[in-house]
Amino acid sequence: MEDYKIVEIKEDITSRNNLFAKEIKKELLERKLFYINVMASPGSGKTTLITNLINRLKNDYKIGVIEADIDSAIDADSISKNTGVKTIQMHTGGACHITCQMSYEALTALGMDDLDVIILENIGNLVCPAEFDTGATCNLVLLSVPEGDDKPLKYPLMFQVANVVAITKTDISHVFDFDIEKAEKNVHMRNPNIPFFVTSATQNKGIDELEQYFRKEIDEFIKQ
Ligand SMILES: Nc1nc2c(ncn2[C@@H]2O[C@H](COP(=O)(O)OP(=O)(O)OP(=O)(O)O)[C@@H](O)[C@H]2O)c(=O)[nH]1
Ligand SMILES: [Mg+2]
Ligand SMILES: [Zn+2]
Repeated sequence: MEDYKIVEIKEDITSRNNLFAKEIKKELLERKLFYINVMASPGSGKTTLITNLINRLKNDYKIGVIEADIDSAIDADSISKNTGVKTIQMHTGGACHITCQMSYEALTALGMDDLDVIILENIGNLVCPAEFDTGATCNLVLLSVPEGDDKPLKYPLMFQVANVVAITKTDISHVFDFDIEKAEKNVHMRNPNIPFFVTSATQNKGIDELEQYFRKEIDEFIKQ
């Protein structure tokens, strides 16, 4: 027998996080509040896509937004200015992901009463945000054309925890060696049967389909 103790810190932190996430999910269900966690790389088009979706949904659902960044309020300013919905900026103080505790603090700071949908724009990062369940009802994972169609092979967990995947910036596919069929195959290798959308938020391509997907999901959730 070795004369020392092994402490599985990571296991412990994520399992505690996951327990808390279950409590958040339960509360959200009671409140009939649909919580979307948007995860993707830096600059992959999260804010642009969220803005487009909110402007399509805001007349039918009361929406709030949590912007998470290491610093700055650029995205919260932009969402607030371009959609008019209630938005808060969360600063993570250097952390590159959102824990469940941070997620709940932000939900409380935004205020959950009288909202139907809350959208969290997570920190731009394809690695650790996937390890921390935020308590969200739905994980929307984006993959932009300039990043390459192989990312689901290199960052498996992010695509495994996704509930829906959207390829972004397909208006510039011709400039990059990005094969949409290959990307779809790679996503489905990690997560068979997951809904897969091909979009360009700036050109309004595939956004109708994504909007309809969310309308159906939100309505089914609220009816439960
Ligand atoms: N061509 C093209 N450019 C886009 C599209 N969506 C976003 N962009 C551009 O990509 C850049 C980054 O977009 P953002 O929406 O700020 O990306 P983000 O993922 O929120 O970035 P961070 O929050 O900084 O990680 C901006 O210059 C956008 O105008 C798109 O569909 N097509
Ligand atoms: Mg952003
Ligand atoms: Zn991290």
